[in-house]
Amino acid sequence: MEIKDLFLNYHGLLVPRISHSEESLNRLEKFTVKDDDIFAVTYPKSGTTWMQEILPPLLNGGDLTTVQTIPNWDRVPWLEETRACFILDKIPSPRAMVSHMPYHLMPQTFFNSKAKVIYVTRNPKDVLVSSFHFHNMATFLDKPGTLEEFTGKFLAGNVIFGKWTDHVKSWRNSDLGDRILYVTYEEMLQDLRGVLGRILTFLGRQLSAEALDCVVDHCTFKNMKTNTMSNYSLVPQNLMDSKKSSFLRKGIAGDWKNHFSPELDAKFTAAIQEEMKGSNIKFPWDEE
Ligand code: PPS
Repeated sequence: MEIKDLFLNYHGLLVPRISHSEESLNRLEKFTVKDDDIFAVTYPKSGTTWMQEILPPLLNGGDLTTVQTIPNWDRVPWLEETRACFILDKIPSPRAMVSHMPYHLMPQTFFNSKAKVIYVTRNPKDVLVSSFHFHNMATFLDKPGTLEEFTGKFLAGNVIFGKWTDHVKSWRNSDLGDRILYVTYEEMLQDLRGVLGRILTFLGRQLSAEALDCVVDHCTFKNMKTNTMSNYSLVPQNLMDSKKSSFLRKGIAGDWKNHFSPELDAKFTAAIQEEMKGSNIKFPWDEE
């Protein structure tokens, strides 16, 4: 299939037609954000599904019923997707949503609201590898070609939701003050309990130590992999071919080292450094 059949071009960003339409993107622009709304914002492959697992129990006293009975896309819906209109008016406040939108494409009402944002960043080398495998298994995306070819598209921003660097910079340069919390995928892997504690404080919520332990245990990669409400096994094989790759694939940091040649690493690192120059944004993986 051709690129134009697979993607819509939304303000210069490619977005997949399978889950977005002109109508859903119009609705996004007019969406009324409530002051108690919570957005987990990510560049794709940075921890979206993980946040869809984490937020409901943190917001409802540690109750795991929602995450055990409702698919992730309906329990913490994507703000910009076609399904949003069926769900967002029905979910109780405070509403938790996810979004892949860069800062400037959030709905107008977001900017003057008190809604909070948890922005999750992941090492872009692992984002690239995760995305590469996803493109191989998802029939509604373009075939990635070789990893080197896919890297070219990724660095040029010819991938869904554009350049990683633009996305990250847009949210780091936001004017949200204490309305935004930054976490990394790698911190979540290292100390999930600690990150969940920070999220609870940010959201002004509390959980007992036992309830928090249960949420942490439920949200491990191993346990999410067996949760049919979260592992995408409900999606038909003709859309996501799990024989090629699982959606919850490896769940580790540093898998890029198993994929990148020294040449690819040098090219990728130089390109990202060039784009981030002058931004004053530092990440733990910059030293690796
Ligand atoms: S998407 O398509 O944008 O919604 O994808 P997203 O959910 O952002 O990212 C998918 C990657 O996140 C990994 N993942 C996890 N890793 C560790 N622990 C937990 N609990 C977890 N949940 C999801 C998932 O496995 C994908 O990464 P890779 O590297 O491909 O395994």
